[in-house]
Amino acid sequence: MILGAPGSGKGTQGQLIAKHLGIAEVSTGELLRAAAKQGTALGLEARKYMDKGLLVPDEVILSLIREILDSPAGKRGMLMDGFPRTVPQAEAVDRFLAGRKERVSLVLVLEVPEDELVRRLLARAAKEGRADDNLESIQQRLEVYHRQTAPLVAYYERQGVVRRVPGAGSVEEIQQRVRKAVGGAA
Ligand code: B4P
Repeated sequence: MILGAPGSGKGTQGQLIAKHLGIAEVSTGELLRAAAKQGTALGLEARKYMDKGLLVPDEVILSLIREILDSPAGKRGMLMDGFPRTVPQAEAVDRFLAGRKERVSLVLVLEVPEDELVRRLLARAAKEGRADDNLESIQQRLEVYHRQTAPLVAYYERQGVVRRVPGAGSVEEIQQRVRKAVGGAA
C-alpha cells in the first residue's frame, strides 16, 4: 500500500514501484474518476463527494475493492494507491485478507511538507484541470487526510509494516528511496 496526503506523489511513485516489482497497481481515485466519466451509478454517486474534497462512503469503496481482490490480478499481490483511507476500510481489508490467509505486507508512507503539497496540486490544476484541484477542495482534502487517513499510519505501525519515505525532491530521487524501503522489507 502507498499512503500519503493528496499531492504526496502516491500515483507517481506507486506506478513506478509497481512496474519495478512486476505487480498490478490499483488507484481507487483513478477507478472512481473513470466511473464518473463513464456515468455509471457508482461513478455518479462518487462524484458528489470527490468534487467537494470528501471521501466516498466506505461501503462504496469496499464493494469496489472486493471485486478487485477477487480478480485474477488480485491473486498475485498488488499495490494499492489511495486505499485504505479510513480505519474501517483498513479493518475490512484485513478481515478479507485473513479469510484467504493473506495480509498487508508493506505500507509506504510518503511524507511531504504541506506547502509543497498545495504547490503540486495547484500546478496540476493549471495543467490538467481536475475538478477537485481547486484551493477550497485541496484544503478540504488535506483536512480530511489529517482527520481520517493519517490515523492509519499508527494502525499499520502496530502491525510492523510501515516504511516512511521522505517525499520531497525529484521523482527519481524519491523512487530510489522507495525502492530501498521496499528492498529493505523483503
Ligand atoms: P486520489 O486520486 O487518490 O487523489 P489524491 O489523494 O488527491 O492524490 P493524488 O493521487 O491525486 O496525488 P498524488 O499524490 O499522486 O483521490 C481523489 C478522491 O477520490 C479523494 O479525494 C476521494 O474523494 C476519492 N477516494 C479515492 N480513494 C478513496 C477511498 N479509499 N475512500 C474514500 N474515498 C476515496 O500527487 C499528484 C501530483 O503531484 C501530480 O500532479 C504529480 O505530477 C505531482 N508530483 C508527484 N511527485 C512529485 C515531485 N517529486 N515533485 C513535484 N511534483 C510531483
